[in-house]
Amino acid sequence: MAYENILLEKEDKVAILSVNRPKALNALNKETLLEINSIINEISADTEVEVLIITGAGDKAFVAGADIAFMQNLSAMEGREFGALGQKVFRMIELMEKPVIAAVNGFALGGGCELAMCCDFRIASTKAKFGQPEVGLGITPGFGGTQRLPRLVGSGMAKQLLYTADVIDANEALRVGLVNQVVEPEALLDTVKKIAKKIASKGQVAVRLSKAAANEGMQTDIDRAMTIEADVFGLCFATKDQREGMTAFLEKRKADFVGK
Ligand code: DAK
Repeated sequence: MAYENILLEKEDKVAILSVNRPKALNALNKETLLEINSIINEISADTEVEVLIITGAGDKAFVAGADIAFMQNLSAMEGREFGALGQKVFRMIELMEKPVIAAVNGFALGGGCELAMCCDFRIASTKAKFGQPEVGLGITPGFGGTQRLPRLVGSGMAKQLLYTADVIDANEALRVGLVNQVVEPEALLDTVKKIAKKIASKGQVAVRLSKAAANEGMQTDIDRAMTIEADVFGLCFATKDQREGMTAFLEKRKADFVGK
C-alpha cells in the first residue's frame, strides 16, 4: 500500500518507517497518524519483519511535533479526538509485540518526543534535539508526554522539561537517560540497523516475551512483576527456539532460530 506521508522500507527482517512531511518538518497531522496506525497493523502481521525502526525523513527533523497548523482551530471535541488518536497509535507502538527503535535524527519536539518515547529505546544523532514545548503554546502534552517522560528520566527532570519547555541536545538527552547512544548523523541509520539486525538474529519468541514482561512488569509491583517473569520464562520451554538455543550452545554452534 502507498502512503502519502510515510516512507516504508524493508531490509533483512527490519522495517524502516520514515515520517515524510518535509514542508512541516515531519509534523504529525491526522492523516499521518492514521497512516502510522495502518503501518503498525501491517508490520505486526508481516512475518518477514522482526524489528521496526522509526525515523524522520530528511536531515533536519525526526518529528517537530503535532501539526500546529492542523491543531490551531480545532474545537474542544476535535482536540480531544486528535489527542485520543495520537495516544492510541503511540500505545499500539509501545505494546506491539515486535521491538521498535527510534532513530532520532533532528528535532523531536512535542508529539515527536512523545513518538520517540513510545518506542522501546532511542538512538540519537548529534543533531537531535528533544523537548516538550507545549506549555509555550498554551497546551499540555497530549500524546503521552506527561506520563512517559517522568517514567524515562524521573519526575524532577521531567517536570523541569515540561514546565520550562526547554529543548535539550543529544548529549543532555544521553545524560538524563532519554537516549541510549549518540552517534554522528551519517552513522545513525547504520548503527540502528545493526542493533535491529542483532535483535532479529535472536530467538524472537524470547525477544517478544522479554518486551511484554518488561512493559507489563513496570506497571505493577515487584512481586506481581516477578510472577510475570516466571510465567514468560516457563513459556519459553514450550518453544523450539529454547531447545535449539540450548542445543546449539552445547554443540558449540550458532543457533538457527525459527521463532516458534
Ligand atoms: N507543526 C506545523 N508546522 C511546523 C511544525 C509543527 N509542529 N514545526 C515546524 N513547522 C513548519 C514551519 O511552520 C515552517 O513552515 P513554513 O513557514 O516553511 O511553511 C517549516 O515547518 C520549517 O520550520 P521553521 O521555519 O520554523 O524551521 P526552523 O529551523 O527555523 O525552526 C523548529 C525549527 C523545530 C525549532 C521550529 O519549527 C519549531 O519551533 N517548531 C514547532 C515545534 C513545536 O512547538 N512542537 C510541538 C508542537 S505541539 C493534544 C494533542 C497533541 C499535542 C498536545 C495536546 N491534545 C489533543 C490534548 C501535541 C502537541 C505538540 O506536539
